Amino acid sequence: MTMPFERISVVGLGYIGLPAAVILASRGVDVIGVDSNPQMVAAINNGKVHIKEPMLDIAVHSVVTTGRLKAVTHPKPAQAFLITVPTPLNTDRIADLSYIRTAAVSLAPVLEAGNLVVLESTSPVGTTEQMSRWLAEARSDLTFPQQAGENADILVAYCPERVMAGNVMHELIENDRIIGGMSLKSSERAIELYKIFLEGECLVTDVRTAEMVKLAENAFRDLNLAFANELSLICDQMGINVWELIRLANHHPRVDILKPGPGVGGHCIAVDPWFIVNSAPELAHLIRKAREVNDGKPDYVVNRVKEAATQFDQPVITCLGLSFKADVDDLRESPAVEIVRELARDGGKILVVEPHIDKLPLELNNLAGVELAGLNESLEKADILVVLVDHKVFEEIPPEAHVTKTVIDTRGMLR
Ligand code: SAJ
Repeated sequence: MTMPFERISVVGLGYIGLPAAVILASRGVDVIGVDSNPQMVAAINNGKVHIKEPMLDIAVHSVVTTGRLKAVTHPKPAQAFLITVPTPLNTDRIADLSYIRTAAVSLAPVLEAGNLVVLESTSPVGTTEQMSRWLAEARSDLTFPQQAGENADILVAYCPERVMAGNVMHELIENDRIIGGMSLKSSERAIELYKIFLEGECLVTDVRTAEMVKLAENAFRDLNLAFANELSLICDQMGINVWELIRLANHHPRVDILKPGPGVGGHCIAVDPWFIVNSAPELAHLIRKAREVNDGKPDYVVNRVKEAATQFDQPVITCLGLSFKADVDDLRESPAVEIVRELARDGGKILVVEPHIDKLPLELNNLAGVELAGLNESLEKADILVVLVDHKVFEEIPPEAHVTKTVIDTRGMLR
């Protein structure tokens, strides 16, 4: 079978780019992975992985060994470029597009007529067109869809990633993909690319709708999480067990309430709704409010722990979990980190149990009284037990290990 692409370049080898590079390489494409971090590039070329994701390490090792995946620090020519770089929020909660701009500027010199450039990074509406303008500024000898439509030399599309950390290697293949080409030809070529590995459907739309679909998906989840989190505050005040309430309500065939938690973390759901709010500040009332409700939850948890701490002289506070969600090592935008950092301000002893890391992140590492510790020891020493992440290992905690403690269980997991 002839491949529609012999060589594809993936720019940005993080949580999204590396798995995508690996899947393409495993299907027989020569993949050039580009990342500006030389240590990461060297590690990948040695078959090593900097991200904890089930099956990813084996897959990287395999495609590096067969020579299908090579990592480099500067782009090389390829038939297609997938851009998978971060789009974080800056301090004014505006999307920082500098990584996309840097990627565009760095790959522009190696672009050749007929190439496809696909942006996968979650981005505000209009970013793909902006990226295409940056490419055009760098390469006035080539034409782009905004200039030449269907006759453009370079094809440009937006195709948002939709995978869930912890299940990336399956979801990458199985989830349907939204394809938003800047021209029909761009969409058709992008479909050819994704069909190399995709079992899900390719759903074609225009570029701006594709960008908005991605933002709407994450804002939808954020709103549902805000509903659950707000219910948890209301139930606490009314003396109702929110977990019991949700369990019962979810027996209704059309009700599916999510689980409350200590807040909403990660680099996606806690970030992307702001892209919509910034595009339509006068209209995005619910979306903004959901962000505020979810962002307010860590403070609420901190206050509950502080209130509990007043019953003790010098309490040992054990915090279970630090990652932004269960069974991952990812600490980005984690409400648990924020809660531990705030609790540490009061100067007490805090034992942090996080089985997925072997040292505390920088922002907690230098805080007096905060220590990464083992589960059993921390349970034993705890006066106050705060459950922040519903890691599977914590399900094994027997009732006798916590019944005598003051427990603040933000995930409703201890029996
Ligand atoms: N959470 C709860 N209660 C729940 C479910 C989640 O408190 O019932 C919390 C988690 O602990 C975490 C946060 O919400 O702090 C977000 O976790 P998540 O599992 O909902 O989502 P992410 O951030 O891992 O991945 C999301 C996914 N988007 C949607 O489900 C709409 C994923 O498909 C996207 O690809 C990803 O964002 C992304 O990269 O945009």
